[in-house]
Amino acid sequence: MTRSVSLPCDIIDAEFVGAIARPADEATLQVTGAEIAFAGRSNVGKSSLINTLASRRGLVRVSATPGCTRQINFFTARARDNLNLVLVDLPGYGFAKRSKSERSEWAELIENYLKKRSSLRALVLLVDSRRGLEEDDLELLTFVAQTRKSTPIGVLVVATKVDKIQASKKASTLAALKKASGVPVLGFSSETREGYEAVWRGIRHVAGFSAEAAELAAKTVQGEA
Ligand SMILES: Nc1nc2c(ncn2[C@@H]2O[C@H](COP(=O)(O)OP(=O)(O)OP(=O)(O)O)[C@@H](O)[C@H]2O)c(=O)[nH]1
Ligand SMILES: [Mg+2]
Repeated sequence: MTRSVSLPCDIIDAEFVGAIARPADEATLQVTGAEIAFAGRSNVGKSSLINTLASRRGLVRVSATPGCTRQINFFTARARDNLNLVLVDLPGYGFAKRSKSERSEWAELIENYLKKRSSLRALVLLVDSRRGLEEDDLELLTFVAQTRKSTPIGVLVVATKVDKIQASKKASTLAALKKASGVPVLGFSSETREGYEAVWRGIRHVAGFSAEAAELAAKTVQGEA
């Protein structure tokens, strides 16, 4: 799918700014801006989605071997309309070949980040459209809902690899995911770029950056809403 038009959400400048491998590293991280975190099972397509959203093929390392991303990686991204975001690539979970201690280190790193990070505005949970929502995914959604009660963040589910499912099954797959997760769901493929604009709009919306959200916020301040 090729795009000929420029969109306000297109990223015109993106770069890697740092990584953390353990919670204590957060103190040394020099990054400011609203953060959008990408989470999901190993191999679901998190790093590929970030590359596609940033329109940079090699910004983030992608691998056919699960467990490729092992630390939390931070990327600054400036959109054509000047919105500055920080895209955060989280290591994948559910990778059976990891040792028990590695898995508990992962849980500590990710949970600490999702629970405490004050600059986090939204979580994008990636789910393979062929597998649906699994136990680990539901646990993550529940964890975020419970731990961010006083500092809520937007949540969006992205069903990845939709190029691998039959077109006739797409609508029912997305509807089932929406029902199971209780949050908005969008289909996406980094192979065909299907969903590129919708996912950017969805992210901006749940993070409170969409034009509609900005308008509503302005009206609320003026007491019109
Ligand atoms: N067909 C298809 N393959 C995809 C898509 N997105 C990612 N892949 C492939 O899936 C594999 C894993 O992609 P990654 O982006 O590295 O996945 P990840 O979620 O970052 O994986 P970890 O870092 O291990 O957690 C790679 O071989 C990608 O080329 C997609 O939309 N369609
Ligand atoms: Mg990755």
